[in-house]
Amino acid sequence: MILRDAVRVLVSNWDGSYTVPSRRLYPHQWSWDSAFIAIGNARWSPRRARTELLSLFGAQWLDGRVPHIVFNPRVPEDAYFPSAEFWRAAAPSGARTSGIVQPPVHALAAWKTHQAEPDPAFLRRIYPRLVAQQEFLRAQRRSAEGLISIVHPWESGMDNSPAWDLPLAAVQASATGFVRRDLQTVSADERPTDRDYVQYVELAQAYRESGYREPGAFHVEDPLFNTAYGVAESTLAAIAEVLGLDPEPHRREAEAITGAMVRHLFDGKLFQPRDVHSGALIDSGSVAGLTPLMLPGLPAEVADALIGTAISRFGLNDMPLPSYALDAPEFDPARYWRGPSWVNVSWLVWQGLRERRPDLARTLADAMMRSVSQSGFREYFNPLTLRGHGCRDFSWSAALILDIVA
Ligand code: 2M8
Repeated sequence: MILRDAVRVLVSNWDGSYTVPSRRLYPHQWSWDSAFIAIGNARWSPRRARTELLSLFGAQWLDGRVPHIVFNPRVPEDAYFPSAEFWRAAAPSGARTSGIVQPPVHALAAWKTHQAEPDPAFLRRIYPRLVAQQEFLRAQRRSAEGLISIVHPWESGMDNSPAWDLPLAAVQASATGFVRRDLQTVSADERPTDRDYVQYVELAQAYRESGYREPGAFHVEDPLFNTAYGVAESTLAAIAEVLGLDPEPHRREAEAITGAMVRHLFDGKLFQPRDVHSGALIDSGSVAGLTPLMLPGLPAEVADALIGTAISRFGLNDMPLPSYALDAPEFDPARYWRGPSWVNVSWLVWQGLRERRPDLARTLADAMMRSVSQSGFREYFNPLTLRGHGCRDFSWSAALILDIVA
């Protein structure tokens, strides 16, 4: 029943060559959504999964960046803010896009698609694009410590996480003259605030004006983004082997980023973001800090410490994984990325637990199943009550449940 409903959501959100995250709230193609959606689609239609990924990479820029939104020209400008008009950017293919990126979980999606139905021709097509995606991050976003940075909260995928409150305090909030569209679909108390939006617009405008090159007032190294980057390198090593190419450079890069993360982002209990401007760790309770469990080379004692934190501060044994620590004063169980449970980040942590602690991986998967059984494929869930929030029929909630059950 759940599986049939999940496929129904994905079919109804399919737009011919990719899947919208949600018909009304997010009516275009989003970068990391497409990766998660491909992972789910691979379970029932690997061909659709391949098409989804190739269509996203069809909008890759010459510098290798994969934009976080690819706009559908048939959708009216005023259906989503900020629209293509705001970003004023286009890929060499002609597709209109945004100019920022999202966590690079796409190599993993390509690999899982290949595992569902081996297709070396697909791997051969996508491999150089995945490599270019990583090269963009190395060329434009790498610090002296070897970590990868983001320049906008939207790049983290966890837009209004309390982890960004401090770095955002330095950002002016004076942008005017825009109209939010999200509040037509979702109640304001479940979304970012107006002040958040003013800052998002301010930062995006400044980055746009630098030709999408210069980091601005918000410049941080995020544990989830760096984890995605590291997992991508490990996965590229596996793909390179299938293609008869040298996997070693990817292995070395995966080791290097894991080492840099442990040295610079681990506080002994949780991985933390770091503010590039001040060089200081941001003392947060973000679930992003648990995702390094996915890194194959993470030292066992670091993984054990993370698992301890997941149990004590994120209720791993008792409830769906919240996006922010339950004991933090900022924890808000119904507001977007400030506490609700999200299927995609839960899935990342689940991946990281599967080999290390299969018992806890099962507990987490059961909690995710309980959320969707009770509330449907909502965008996010109150981890305390399992009540659903945000939009309905949300694609990655459906896709990743399909993957977990398969
Ligand atoms: C949310 O972000 C967009 C901006 O990119 C928005 O709020 O309009 C986030 O949850 C992000 O992680 C996600 O990729 C996107 C589409 O589902 O929505």
